[in-house]
Amino acid sequence: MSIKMIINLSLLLLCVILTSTEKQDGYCDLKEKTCDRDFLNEKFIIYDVNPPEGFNLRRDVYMRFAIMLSDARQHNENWKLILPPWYSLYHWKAKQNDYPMPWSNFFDVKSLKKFAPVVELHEVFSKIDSNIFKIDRLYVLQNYDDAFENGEFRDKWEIGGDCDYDGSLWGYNNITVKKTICVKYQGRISKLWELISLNPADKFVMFAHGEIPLHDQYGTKTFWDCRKSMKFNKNLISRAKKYIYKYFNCNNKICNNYVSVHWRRQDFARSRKKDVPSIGGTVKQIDNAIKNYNPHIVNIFIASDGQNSELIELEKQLSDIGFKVHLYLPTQLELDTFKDGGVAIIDQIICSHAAYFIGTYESTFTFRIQEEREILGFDSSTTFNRLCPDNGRCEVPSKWKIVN
Ligand SMILES: Nc1nc2c(ncn2[C@@H]2O[C@H](COP(=O)(O)OP(=O)(O)O)[C@@H](O)[C@H]2O)c(=O)[nH]1
Ligand SMILES: *[C@@H]1O[C@H](CO)[C@@H](O)[C@H](O)[C@H]1NC(C)=O
Ligand SMILES: [Mg+2]
Repeated sequence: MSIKMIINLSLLLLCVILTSTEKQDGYCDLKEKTCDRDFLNEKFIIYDVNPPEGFNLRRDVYMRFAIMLSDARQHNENWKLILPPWYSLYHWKAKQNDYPMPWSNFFDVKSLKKFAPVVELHEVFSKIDSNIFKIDRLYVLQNYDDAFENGEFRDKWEIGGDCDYDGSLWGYNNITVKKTICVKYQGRISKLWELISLNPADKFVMFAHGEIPLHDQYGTKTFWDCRKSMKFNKNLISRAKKYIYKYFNCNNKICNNYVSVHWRRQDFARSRKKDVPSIGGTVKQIDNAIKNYNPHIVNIFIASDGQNSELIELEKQLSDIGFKVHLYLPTQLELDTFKDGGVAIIDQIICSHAAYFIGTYESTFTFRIQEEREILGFDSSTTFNRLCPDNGRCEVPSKWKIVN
């Protein structure tokens, strides 16, 4: 036997030993002939959000976890964040939205990965050598009854009490939970590490009500670095750009010839009458804002979740005083492709590039547009504008300016 053959043989032997020990851990697929050695050492966090919350609050919850995991990576920890699929959101009407969607439908996951160690759930599925994904521990987070104890808000948590997981595990019947723990929680998200460290052998840890932990620091450079990494899926961007080019003949990041409005209706028009105007009030405010900003502008882009009848009336009244109103109305094919979630993002992108933006008070859909405009480099005075109620107080919106 030549030396070369001996080396080859012993390498082969080594390989067999290695793969067979890895097989025992149950995370390797021998049929695939690839053992993901990293996967054996990695630990994972996944979270769920209060079921009625919409897409844009969920984006902020993502940022809290992504920053938490990105910070941990700098201390050499082996934790990854599993991106919780988008499933059956309250505002999504189309039946075809009733399956768990990966983040890549809406975002550029490569870009997310540059900021934080994130993986899609299907990537994890593909590495598990079992038909069932077993979550070691589910912490169901709950608010304290009294946030201000002796008039003071402080970070704290406490295990115990009764709770139910009110989510659906994204509709999967092959995900199980080994143990559920109820936790009262208040304060910064990084305190979750204290909970996690109670059970150091856990590999898959889940948090329900991920909206309860707060940002450690809001509006810092790290916050904005994370926000910048949340680039949209490129097909959504190119559809929005095509629209902007077609109707406003603009190819730049910053367009100068149209005003955009986020006109939030539905639950806002029903239960926040103090904050949102009537149709006539909306028309008056848009007209005034354009007169003050640049009276030569005639094009108005409206993003809205309003009913057709309301939108037709708004469009009619604006046209009557000389404006040209534009809405993005997806074709059936576009709706099938982008889904309700993608169509909403296209609306947001078109709003983001407008010369001047007017949003809806305390809508997270509006907040995400404002952040996007800060990233694009708009003057803040063209961004932090809101529709006021027809009567009564109209608080100035907070300005969250970018930190580069
Ligand atoms: N296409 C489209 N959808 C919208 C618009 N405004 C609201 N929506 C839908 O309604 C949901 C509102 O929930 P959310 O994202 O939590 O924003 P918020 O409730 O306004 O803070 C969005 O996610 C969209 O699905 C809009 O201007 N255009
Ligand atoms: C669970 O089911 C889904 C869809 O039915 C499948 O794509 C996924 O791979 C399954 N997960 C596991 C761990 O087998
Ligand atoms: Mg909402």
